[in-house]
Amino acid sequence: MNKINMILATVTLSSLTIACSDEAKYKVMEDKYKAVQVEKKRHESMTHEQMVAHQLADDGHSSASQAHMKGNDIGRRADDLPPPITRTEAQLVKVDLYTDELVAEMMPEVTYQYWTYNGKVPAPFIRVREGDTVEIHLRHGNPNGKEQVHSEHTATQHAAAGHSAHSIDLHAVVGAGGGAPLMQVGQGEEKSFQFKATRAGIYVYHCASPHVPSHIANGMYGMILVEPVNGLAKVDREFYVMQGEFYTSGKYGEKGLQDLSKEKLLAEQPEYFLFNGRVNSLSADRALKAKVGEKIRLFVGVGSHIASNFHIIGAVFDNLYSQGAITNPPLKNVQTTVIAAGSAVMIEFTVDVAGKYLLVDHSLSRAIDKGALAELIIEDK
Ligand SMILES: [Cu+2]
Repeated sequence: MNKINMILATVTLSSLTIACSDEAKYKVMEDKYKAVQVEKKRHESMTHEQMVAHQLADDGHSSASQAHMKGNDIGRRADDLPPPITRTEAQLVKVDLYTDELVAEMMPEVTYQYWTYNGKVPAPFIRVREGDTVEIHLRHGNPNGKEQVHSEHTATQHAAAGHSAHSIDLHAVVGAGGGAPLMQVGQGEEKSFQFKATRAGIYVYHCASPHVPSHIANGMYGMILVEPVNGLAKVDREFYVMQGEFYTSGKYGEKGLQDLSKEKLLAEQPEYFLFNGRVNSLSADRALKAKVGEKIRLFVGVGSHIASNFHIIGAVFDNLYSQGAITNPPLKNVQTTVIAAGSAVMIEFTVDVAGKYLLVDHSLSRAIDKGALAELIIEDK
C-alpha cells in the first residue's frame, strides 16, 4: 500500500468511527479526505522528478533539504566516529539523537525514503567508557526541519506512514527492552533516559517501534562502543562500517522513488545489501584510506536483518574480536567472519602492500550485484 492509499485507509477508517458522534469532526475528516483525493490526482500526473521535487518542496513529513538529495549524502563516512577515550574517570555522557525521514539517493537515479537517526545511515557512532552513565536524548523530527510549521498535518502523515513513534533499543543496555519502553517518542516529542554502561563491548542500537523490522530496514541503526576501563590498544586508523539490506519495491537498479516492499521484507528477499546506506557509499573519494604498515581497526556491524559474511579481499584479520566481545582474546589470522544480525565485531589488521582492497560480503552476489562493496585504499608510506 503506498503512502496515499494508507492515508486514505486511515481517513476512511477514522471517518467511520466518528461519523455518528461528532458532526464537526466528520466535516474535518471529509475535508481531509477530499484534500487527499486532490493530492492523489496531482501525484498521478507527475513524473518521477516532479514527484521527488514535490516531496522535497511541500511534504513536511520528508523534511529533506535539497542537500539531502545530493550524491552520497545519506551515507555516513567510515571515518566519522569519535576518537579513542583518554580519560581515566567515569563520567556522564549525553547523546543527542533525532529521527528524520528523508528522501535520498540509494544509487544514481534511484531514491528511497530513508528513516534515520540524525539524517544518516548508519546512525552516529556512540563512544563511552565502561562505568560511564549515558544519557540518551531522542527527538522525533529534525530540529532544523520545517515539520514544526504545520505539525498537525505532519502528525497525521507520520501515523499514516507507519512511524507515529520512533524509539531506541541499545544492546549495551542491561534492562527491559534495551531502553525502548521508556523511549517511544511521538512526532515533535523528545524523551530521555539514563543507563550505566557496565559491559565493555561493541554493540548495535536500533529503533524499536512498530512495525520494528520496517523501522530497522529503512535505516534506523547505529553502533555504541563501550571501551574497557583500560581503553583499547593504540592504532593508527579507525573506521565505522555497517551493513544493512534494503527491500525496495523495484528490482536492484530500477529507477525512481522506491517504496519499502513489506512483502520482500517478510520473505527476507532484499534487493540491496549496502555498507553505510548507499551503493558506493565508501568508494572513490569516500573510500577508507590508510598507509602501508599502519594498524587499522574496523568496527563492523549488521544493523538490519541478514547476517554478513564479512571479508576483505587481499587482507587477513590479524585480530578478530568476534560477536562484539572486545574483552576476550582475539582470534588470529581470520579470513572471513560472520556478523549476526544485530551484532558487531572489532577487527585489527595491517596491510604490507599498497593498493586497493575491497570490503565485501563474501556471499558474493551481494557484493558484485547488490551493492555490498567498499574500498580500502592503501598508499605507500
Ligand atoms: Cu523508528
